[in-house]
Amino acid sequence: METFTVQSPNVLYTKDFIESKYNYETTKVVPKKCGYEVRPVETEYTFRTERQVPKVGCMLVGWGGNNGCTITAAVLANKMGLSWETKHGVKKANYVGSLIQSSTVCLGTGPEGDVYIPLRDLLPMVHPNDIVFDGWDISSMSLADACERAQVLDCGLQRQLRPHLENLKPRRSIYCPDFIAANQVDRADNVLSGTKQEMMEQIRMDIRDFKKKNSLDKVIVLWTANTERFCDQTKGLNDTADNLLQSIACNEHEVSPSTIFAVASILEKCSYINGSPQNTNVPGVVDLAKQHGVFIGGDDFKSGQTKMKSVLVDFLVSAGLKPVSIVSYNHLGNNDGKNLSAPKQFRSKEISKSNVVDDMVESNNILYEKGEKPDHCVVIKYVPYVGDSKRAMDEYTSEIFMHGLNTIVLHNTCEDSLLAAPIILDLVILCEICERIKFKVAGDHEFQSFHPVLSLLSYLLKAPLVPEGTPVVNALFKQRNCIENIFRACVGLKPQNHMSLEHKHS
Ligand code: NAI
Ligand code: DG6
Repeated sequence: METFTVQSPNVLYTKDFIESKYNYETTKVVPKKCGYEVRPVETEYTFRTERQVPKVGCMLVGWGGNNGCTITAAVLANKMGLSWETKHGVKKANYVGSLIQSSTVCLGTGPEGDVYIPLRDLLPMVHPNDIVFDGWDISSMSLADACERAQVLDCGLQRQLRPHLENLKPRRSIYCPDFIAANQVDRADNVLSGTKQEMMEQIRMDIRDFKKKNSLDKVIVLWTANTERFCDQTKGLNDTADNLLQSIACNEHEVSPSTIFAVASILEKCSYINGSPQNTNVPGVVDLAKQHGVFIGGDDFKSGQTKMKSVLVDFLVSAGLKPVSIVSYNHLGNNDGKNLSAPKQFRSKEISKSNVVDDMVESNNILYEKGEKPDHCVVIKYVPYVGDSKRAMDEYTSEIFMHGLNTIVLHNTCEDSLLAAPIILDLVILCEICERIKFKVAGDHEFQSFHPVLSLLSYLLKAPLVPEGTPVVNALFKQRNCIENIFRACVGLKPQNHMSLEHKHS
C-alpha cells in the first residue's frame, strides 16, 4: 500500500491503478530576426500507474563478477537482516548508495515545515529484498567463491552468507574471446558452445527456465560482465532488426555477446540494460526493441568519478566559470581494471567517460564558442595491489574573472563495486516501475508506454542512451529531477519548483 494518497479532483485511485490528469507546462521559443518569440505551452497528460507490485527476477550477465556477486550477497544480507563484526564495531546490512532506497524527496509542506519521504515511496515500487537473482558467467565459480575472489565484502559477512551463496552457480555464457581482453581467458571455464543462433536460443531458454522455476511475473536482464570492445556498426550487419537477426543466424563474427543477450532478452519481452560502455545497443537492437515494445537502457554505470564530474562541471558552468581542462586519472586492481588494461576495452571506457560534460558546455554560449570544448583526458591504470579499492584523481582548471585561473583537485578512494552494486538495484527497480506507467496526451485514445529507449535511467548511466533525435542530458540534478518530477506527475503533483513564494511575503 502507498504511504500517502493525494486528495485532488485530478487524481483517481482504483483497485488496480493510480490515474492522474496532469498539465505539462513547457516553453516554446521561436528565433526571430531580432531575438526570440517565446510562448508558454500547456499539454494535458493522463498518467496511469499499475498499483500491483509484481514478483521480479533479475538476471545478471557477469553474475560472478565483483558487481554481480556483491549485489546478490548484499541483497541476501539485507533480506536476512544480517550484521557482522569489524574492527570498527558491529555493522548491519543496508542499502546506502541506492538512489531509490536511501534518498528522500520533499512531498510538500506540513505544519512543521517540509515533509520528506523516501523516493521509493513516491510510487508503488519493488523492494530490493524481493528481487530474485540469477545469471550467467563465463567463470563457473559459485557466488560464495566469487565473493571471496572479489575481496569486497567483510569476511564476517561472507562467512555467514557462504551456505546461502555456494549453491548459486552462474549459467554457462557466450564467450567470444575477441570482444574482451585476452587476459580474461583463464576465467572462461563455463562457456556455451555452438553457433550464435544456438547460443541465443539457450539464453532465451535460460530466461524462461528462471521465470518458471521462481514463478516470476517478469524478468529484467542486465549486463554487468566485462567491458567489450566496440563492435563495427555496418549496413546490412546490425543496422536493422531484420539484418541483426539474420547476422546472428549466419554466425557473423562482429555480433558481440552483449548484443546477443540484448536480442535474446527483447525476444523474451524482458527489458535489457547495459551496465558497461560498449556499443551493445546497435541500431538493430533499438529497432528490435521498438518492434517488441521492450525497454532497453544504457550505457555504463555512473558511479563515482563521472557523478562528481557531472555535478562539478554543471556547477562551474552554471556559476559563469569556464572549465578549460579536465584530467581524470584512476587506478584500480580488480578484474575490471585488468580487462581495461587492454587497449580496445580501455577505448570503450574512454569514450563513455569522455562525453559527459557536453550538454553543460553547450548550454553556455557566453563562455564557449560553438563547437568549443574543454580539454578532457581520461587515464586508467591497472594496479593489482589496490584490488577493488579504486583511486580516482581529477584536476579541473577553469578560467575565472579577468583571465585568472582556478584549479580544483579531487582525490577519491573507495570500493568500486560498492558504488556500482546499488546502481544495479536502482536500474532494475526504475525500469520495472516504468513498465507499469502508461500515459496518453489529450486527444489520444490509447495509452502508451515510455519510448523503448528508456532515457529516464540516465541518472545512473555515464553515456545515457536516448531516443534518436532527443537531447542527451548528463547534468546529474537535471537527471534526478526528471525521475522525481515524472513520478510526482504520476500522482498528480506539480514539479518541485523551489520558489518558496510562501516564505517571501513581507
Ligand atoms: P568483473 O570483471 O569483476 O566482472 C565481470 C564478470 O563478467 C566476470 O566474472 C567475467 O567472468 C564475466 N564475463 C565476461 N564476459 C562474459 C560473458 N560474455 N558472459 C557472461 N559473463 C562474462 O567486473 P565488475 O567490477 O563486476 O564490473 C562489471 C562491468 O561493469 C565492467 O564492464 C565495468 O567496466 C562496468 N562498470 C563497473 C563500475 C564499478 O564501479 N564497479 C562502474 C561502471 C561500469
Ligand atoms: C576504471 O575507471 C574502472 C571503471 O570501470 C570505473 O570504475 C567505472 O567506469 C566507474 O567510473 P565512474 O567514472 O563512474 O566513477
